[in-house]
Amino acid sequence: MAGKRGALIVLEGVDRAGKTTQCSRLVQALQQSGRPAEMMRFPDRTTTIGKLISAYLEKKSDLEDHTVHLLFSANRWELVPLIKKKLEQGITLVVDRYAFSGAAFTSAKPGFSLDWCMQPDVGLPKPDLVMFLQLSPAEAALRGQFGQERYETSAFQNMVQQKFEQLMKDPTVNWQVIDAAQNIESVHRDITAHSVNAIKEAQNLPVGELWN
Ligand code: ADP
Ligand code: 2DT
Ligand code: MG
Repeated sequence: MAGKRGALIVLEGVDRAGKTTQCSRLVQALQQSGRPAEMMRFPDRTTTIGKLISAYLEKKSDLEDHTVHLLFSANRWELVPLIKKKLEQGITLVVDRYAFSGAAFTSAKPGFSLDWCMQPDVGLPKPDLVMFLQLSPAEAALRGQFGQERYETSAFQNMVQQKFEQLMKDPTVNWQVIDAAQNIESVHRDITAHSVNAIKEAQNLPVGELWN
């Protein structure tokens, strides 16, 4: 009998919500409880495509808006064979941002519909669980200043938040909203509980197709 597959778990949320902190805490906790788990992040800045994206985010290069949107999507598609292989090997993947950031960020730019922005990612491996780390702009401000990268302004982040709220109305995705204003330990406890549940549910199901 084939072994049980791992789960695809995604963390989304606005700047400073705690995604990166919680992804690494979750991977550590899953491994310690005997559940194979690895972290991934998008954009993955280490690939050839990822380096183009990274230079754009660091404002070292300019790219046309549609073009960079498609590069972000291509950066996910190029990792799909690896994602599928790991899941089949029984490894749970904890992913820092995914297609939801892709659609939310580009559609926050003038002239981009959410629908157009979602299309290049249709058919990606569907996450078994997407946790949205909810944090108000005032609470985010308490965690320090914005960085220097592109998109790191309060006006843009407010637009992104609205786009995430639209994406979360989609009942075909297993969204869970997490109160990210709690202390790191409490957020971690909530996230771990949802994840353990999702791992259990996913193990006998095929991987789905996102937005399809
Ligand atoms: P993101 O990846 O969502 O931008 P990070 O995980 O990098 O967020 O966290 C942003 C900052 O906020 C870091 O300095 C981190 O230590 C801090 N932080 C993360 N979670 C919490 C929390 N629950 N309470 C207070 N500070 C936090
Ligand atoms: P971090 O590396 O700090 O998470 O910032 N983004 C991300 C997009 O515009 N489209 C995407 O598809 C993805 C995954 C969000 C990465 C920045 O890149 C933005 C913030
Ligand atoms: Mg981060």
